[in-house]
Amino acid sequence: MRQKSRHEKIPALDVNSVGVAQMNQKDRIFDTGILETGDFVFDERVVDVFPDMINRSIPGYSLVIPMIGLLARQYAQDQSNLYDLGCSLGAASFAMRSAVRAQGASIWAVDNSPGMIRQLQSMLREDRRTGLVPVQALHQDILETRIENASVVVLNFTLQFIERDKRIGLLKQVAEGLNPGGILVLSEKIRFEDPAEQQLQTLWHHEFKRAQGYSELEIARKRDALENVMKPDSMQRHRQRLIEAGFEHIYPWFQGFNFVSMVAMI
Ligand code: GEK
Repeated sequence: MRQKSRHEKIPALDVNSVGVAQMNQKDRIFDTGILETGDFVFDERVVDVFPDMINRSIPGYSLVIPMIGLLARQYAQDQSNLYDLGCSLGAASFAMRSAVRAQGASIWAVDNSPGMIRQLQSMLREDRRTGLVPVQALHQDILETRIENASVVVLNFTLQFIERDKRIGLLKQVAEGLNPGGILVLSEKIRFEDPAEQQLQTLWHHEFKRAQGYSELEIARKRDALENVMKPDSMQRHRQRLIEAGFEHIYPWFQGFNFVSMVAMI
């Protein structure tokens, strides 16, 4: 296991070099005059606007991404694998790539949306920086991904899209593939068991979206489109499931309304 000594000099972390800032098309998907029907899919239309969409929809996303880099830098082990599961356009992978100094490590960025992976591969080709940890973009269902010799596994707002009964199996695979001293970073939209808090946090989140320029109609349409696709769990459920999967320590480190990020360790 490779842990940085508290006194070892670590180069400064450039929190802005996360790669995705190059794409800046505005998300107008639910703003059209035509009534949108059907479930939300990560298709080409979403790929084009994704950085704008996720930044304006998840309070704290622009903080969570560089902090994943910062955490990865502390826990990445030499000659190990780092996984970004449900990577979309690889924001967490770029953050880890910029931050990690482990020798001989590899980052595996996995997503089952062909459009996301195609775009990520093109962004990786354009990233001409040398001497950094390599990133491999894989078009794959993360339920099929073999996790092995892992020091850092990231599920950044992805587990919520996995069918509920498959979540425990995936987390068990992650726990089994993690090396001693490794971490899982799990970020999720959560729901609250107390109905009053659920109502308030949802209200506050919608207010955040309004403040980001989304209209009532866009907010309502997106909510409908996500209803069958994204299924948030409560913190209590996450804790129980992580423990059942083999994690012993669960440390929430970020909360922005109903969005949480936690570090889980064996
Ligand atoms: C980020 N982590 O920017 N296998 C692989 N990918 C999947 C699966 C699956 N079974 N199910 C969903 N996805 C990213 C953001 S977005 C979150 C993650 C959001 C993928 C899906 O294609 C999408 O790219 C991603 O999970 C979820 O840090 O849009 O709210």
